[in-house]
Amino acid sequence: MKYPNFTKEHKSLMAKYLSKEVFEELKDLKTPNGFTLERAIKSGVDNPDSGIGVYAGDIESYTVFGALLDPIIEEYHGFLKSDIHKSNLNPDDLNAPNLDLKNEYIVSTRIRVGRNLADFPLGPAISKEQRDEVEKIVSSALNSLEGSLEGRYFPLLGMSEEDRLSLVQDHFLFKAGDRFLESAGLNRNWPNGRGIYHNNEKTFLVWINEEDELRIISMQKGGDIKEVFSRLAQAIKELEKMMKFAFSKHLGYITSCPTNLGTAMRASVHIALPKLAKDMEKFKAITDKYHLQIRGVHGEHSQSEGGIYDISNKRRLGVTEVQCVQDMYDGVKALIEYEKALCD
Ligand code: ADP
Ligand code: ILO
Repeated sequence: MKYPNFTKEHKSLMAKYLSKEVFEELKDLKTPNGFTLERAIKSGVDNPDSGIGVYAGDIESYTVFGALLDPIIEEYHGFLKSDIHKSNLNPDDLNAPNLDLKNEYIVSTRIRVGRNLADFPLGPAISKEQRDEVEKIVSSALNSLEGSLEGRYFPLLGMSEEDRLSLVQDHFLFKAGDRFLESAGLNRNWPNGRGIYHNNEKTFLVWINEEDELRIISMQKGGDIKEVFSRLAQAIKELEKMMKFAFSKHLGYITSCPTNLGTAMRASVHIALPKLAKDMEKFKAITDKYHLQIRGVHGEHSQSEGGIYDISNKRRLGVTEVQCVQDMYDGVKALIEYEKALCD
């Protein structure tokens, strides 16, 4: 493998930290699952507009390719090699009374975590047989859930195009054909092994074998952030009784993208901020202050529609789950106050 031909367009943290020296040190290394530097960086090399540009194939990638990944993790999360991750999923520790009782601003709330099974490689390095096995283990565990989490697993294989598109359009299901995931090897054997579980109300959902082996999601209309968090915490507890997730003391929950390490949590609202949206500089200043990220209404790499934005926590590692949600809550509170104060 030769040193990549980075252009001025390559803006990712991978391109920033993959110096010729680091490349020489890592280029011939392999993890126990046979994952290489070439595969780890392919997404960022193929897609110059990547922000991060690197994926892990297994938990060991984070140590074997540490010379590249440590500085990326440090810059993205502000988290040092000597730091220890902490977890707190207790909803009682969250201070989040409903911010929008009249439903004027918050359209919906969603909180998700990524998880991967401890005994399998991550998606970029998994074989078809292993992926199918993950689907079997996770879907049968989910199918045994009871009460408000009870639901059904819908594999992508055999799903009609109409049903798939409507689940995507309604924000329940992941999109197909993401070019970042494609280059990372995460779309291999599509649609085999992929699918979605949801309860009847579609307030508790699990994606199987997308970017991570599980994306555990709690969502509902409106702005009751605490209720959404409580449901997620309960679901995680139930699933932990039935499977062991990849976890390290240092990095918390292990995910294929370094941005998701730690809590692997993204807590978001879809929120209407039409006035603030006319002053993007101010909007960005507030979101930066509260450690928030702005996305479009159809997820990452999409645009806003009708002045509605997806606002979520940016920090995920070195902060607890409660803090992730609190970041989002505090920032959304400030955004609503600014929006209210602006004249038409
Ligand atoms: P992820 O959050 O899983 O990293 P995306 O940003 O691609 O991935 O979002 C996945 C889907 O979840 C998209 O369809 C997006 O519109 C939807 N979504 C995210 N936040 C919310 C929300 N607060 N309410 C409704 N749908 C949401
Ligand atoms: N690989 C993409 C996405 C990075 C962060 N988002 C997700 C979904 N992991 C990039 O480098 O921009």
